[in-house]
Amino acid sequence: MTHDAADTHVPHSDARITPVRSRRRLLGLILAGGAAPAFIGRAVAAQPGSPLPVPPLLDLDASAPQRLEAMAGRREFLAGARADVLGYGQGFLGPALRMTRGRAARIDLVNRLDEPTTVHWHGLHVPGELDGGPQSAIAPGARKSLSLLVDQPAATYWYHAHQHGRTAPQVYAGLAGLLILDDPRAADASLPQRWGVDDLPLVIQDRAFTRGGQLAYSAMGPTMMDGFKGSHILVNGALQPQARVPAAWVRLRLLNGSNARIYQLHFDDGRALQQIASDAGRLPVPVAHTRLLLAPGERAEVLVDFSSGSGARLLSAPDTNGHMADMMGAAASPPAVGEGGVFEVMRFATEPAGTGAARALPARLAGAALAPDWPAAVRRRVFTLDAHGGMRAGRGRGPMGGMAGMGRAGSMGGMMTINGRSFDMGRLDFATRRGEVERWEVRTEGMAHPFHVHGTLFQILSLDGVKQDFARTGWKDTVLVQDRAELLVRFSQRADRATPYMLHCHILEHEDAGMMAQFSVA
Ligand SMILES: [Cu+2]
Repeated sequence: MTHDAADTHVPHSDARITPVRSRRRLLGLILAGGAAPAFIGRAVAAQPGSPLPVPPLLDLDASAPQRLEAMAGRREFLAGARADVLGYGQGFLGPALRMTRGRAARIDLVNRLDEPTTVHWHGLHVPGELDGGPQSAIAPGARKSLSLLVDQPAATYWYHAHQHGRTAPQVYAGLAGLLILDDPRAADASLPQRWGVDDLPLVIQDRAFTRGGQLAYSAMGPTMMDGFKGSHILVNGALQPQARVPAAWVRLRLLNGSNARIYQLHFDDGRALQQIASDAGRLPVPVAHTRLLLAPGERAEVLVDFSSGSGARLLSAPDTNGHMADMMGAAASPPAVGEGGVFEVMRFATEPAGTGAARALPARLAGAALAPDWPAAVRRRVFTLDAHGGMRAGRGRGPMGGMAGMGRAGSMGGMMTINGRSFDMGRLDFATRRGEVERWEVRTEGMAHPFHVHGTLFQILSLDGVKQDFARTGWKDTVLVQDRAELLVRFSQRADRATPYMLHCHILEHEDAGMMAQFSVA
């Protein structure tokens, strides 16, 4: 299962290797102190261009529970090297779970790991006890049966591990999957909807590998401060794959499932990404982007025109959020294919479009959310996400202060904060009530943070000083805040003190290090 830290190739002689704390710990994830594992073994040939894997669609309903097992497995990411991974019922990631609005969905969760885990339904409006937050840990060998019933807009949601302090490594190792919510009342026959043909789920993640082809991971020093970024891009678990699509309009369900990397997606030939849905519902009309910003946790459904028959490469601009790794020479970037460090995410090749292909971009989208008719906000709350608080607090603590202190596990506690406090599972940060509209102001210090709220959706009033048009942003549950955001939030489900909802930064290293708060909804 685990392998020796000696497998790690570390380029800097001064870099420290911290032994994996327990051999029963998760897989062979490498903990490399100080330097990010940007030292990907060039000895192992990376082979981009393999066919895009499409996760199976698993329909959930009330008739019989579907079993979802968190388990260890193996996956060949790099040619000839099988990596130890985690997944739901498979090696790395899990099936796409499909639910229907207004119909119960039964799931049996089974934990076959050797450590506790939880499964959080990112974006679903379910009561706190079903939300899969840190208080709902499932012990190794244990199981939990759930029945989820939601009444919210059709969209592409997702599920992932949310074990406090272990979310980043568990998701990194593969504990994530898509969750598709359908709404028969919002069915739109004009949209491409043949799963894996012209309706493609794309889970975009960056990873790093050891020379031996194992996943490499570190959450210390610069990789904790910036969030972990890898130098290889995976889509649905495959290295820069190629999708074959009909020469027609194709729907892409994009999820940024990365721990920290922010993408600015665009096509090499400049063709538009016509956004038809946001995190939590459809837009009224398609919104054309030549570049689509997608922060960790965010989703977007887009339509792309392949009707000319020419394929395309999906690219991204590099992520410049956070500068600690750059400063320390430990930044990991995928190989550049264009100016300014632009890198490839995946490729599309076309084949003749048969019957059933979408021939046009719809002018209007069925089931779209209109501007919310919410009553006025009854109170205001301010959340300041700070990635520097701990550095300031660290000064004057003697030899453990400053950068040296950051390299040590256990000294991260006060580093990442919301309103000056690091997450504490024993402390309820505030209490609110169902049905009441609140105005939330999110401020960020140090760098941009993707702000996510459990159990609801929100409207973005303004972002970094710019008023936002609801018709272009749609309903959101995650928003990247560079400076400040003003949101309108309302909850429809209960979350009691024992199983409160979370709000947190979706840079998973920040979340694990305490940039999270919890609240009840009565
Ligand atoms: Cu953050």
